[in-house]
Amino acid sequence: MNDFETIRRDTLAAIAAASSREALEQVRIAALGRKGAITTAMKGLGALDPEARKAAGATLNRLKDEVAASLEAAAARLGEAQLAARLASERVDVTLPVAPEPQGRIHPISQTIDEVVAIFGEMGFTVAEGPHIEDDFHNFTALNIPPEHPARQELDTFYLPEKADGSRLVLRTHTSPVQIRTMLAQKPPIRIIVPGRTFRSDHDATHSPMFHQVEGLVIDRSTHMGHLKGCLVEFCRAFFDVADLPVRFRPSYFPFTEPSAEVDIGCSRAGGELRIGAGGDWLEILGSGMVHPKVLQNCGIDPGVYQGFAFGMGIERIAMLKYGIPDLRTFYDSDLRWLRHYGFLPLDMPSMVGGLSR
Ligand code: 2U9
Repeated sequence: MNDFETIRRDTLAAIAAASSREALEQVRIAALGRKGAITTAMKGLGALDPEARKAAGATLNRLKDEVAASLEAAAARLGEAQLAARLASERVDVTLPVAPEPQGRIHPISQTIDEVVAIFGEMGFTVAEGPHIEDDFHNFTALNIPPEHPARQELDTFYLPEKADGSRLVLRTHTSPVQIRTMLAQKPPIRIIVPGRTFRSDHDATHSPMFHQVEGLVIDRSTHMGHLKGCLVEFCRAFFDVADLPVRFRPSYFPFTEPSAEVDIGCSRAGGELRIGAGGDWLEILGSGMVHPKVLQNCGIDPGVYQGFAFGMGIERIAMLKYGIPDLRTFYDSDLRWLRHYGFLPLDMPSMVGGLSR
């Protein structure tokens, strides 16, 4: 009997002391396992006389039940404690502010597009997009670019292999086909800007075979050259963040606009360093013009009722000027050190109220 009491006391003490489910399992094996203390005591019952065996058997059964119940209670307690410990150690405070300095950077081309979109967005423009692979009609013909125009030549344009009918698709040489598609699909008033990739067979220090443009188009009943000028002066001053930036419109020629004007902004080149702002010198940054009546006609818009203006600029060029990036080719190098230097923090989204860039 004394032996049973010792087993009972030791086993219950070990259960109380077990600090994990694993430790508890060891206690169970030591008591109730194949060679455990209670199991061994049960096996020993056969050697007793019937009277003693009955009494000892009843005691052992009670002990076994008591130990089993105690093990079960301890397992439940440890399970809860372990879960609570895990929840505490894996706790995440979702209300904490995000890490102040993320590793990634926004590429200057993306940043510049976002800035241009923010400025024109504020003026009521929406963004339109279209395919990189175009047909001759949308890229050239509809834009009043005649068949013999140098822009169409193999030298400037990436053509896809000829189809069975002799026609060839092209990698769009400007984003203008998107304006054509927009005019064919919706009625004026139209006020869109079109950022995107363009392709020209040209590769040197200042030209890349793939580059980015933003073009814009406004069509309404009485849109005139004054609107063009006001809109683009406003854009230049907002983009370069110079309130009194001089802006000059110089006559030019494009097949798709008439009249056409190139837009220069004031700068100085004193000491070989380019500075944007009033300074006696000029820098070309945009092309623009009133949409040619033939282009409107090609898109089913009556030039007797509607007129409008369009403009275009190279993203890499305005990004280089604004952010002092000296070499066009570095835009496409995927050099992380360059990106860390010239890139932008992802949470500094350009906006007209929050500022364009920091
Ligand atoms: C339609 C009608 C007119 C878009 C225009 C320019 C002038 C222009 C160049 C700037 C530098 C291209 O990236 S660049 O080489 N663009 O000078 N683009 S007017 O005129 C349009 C477009 C679409 C339907």
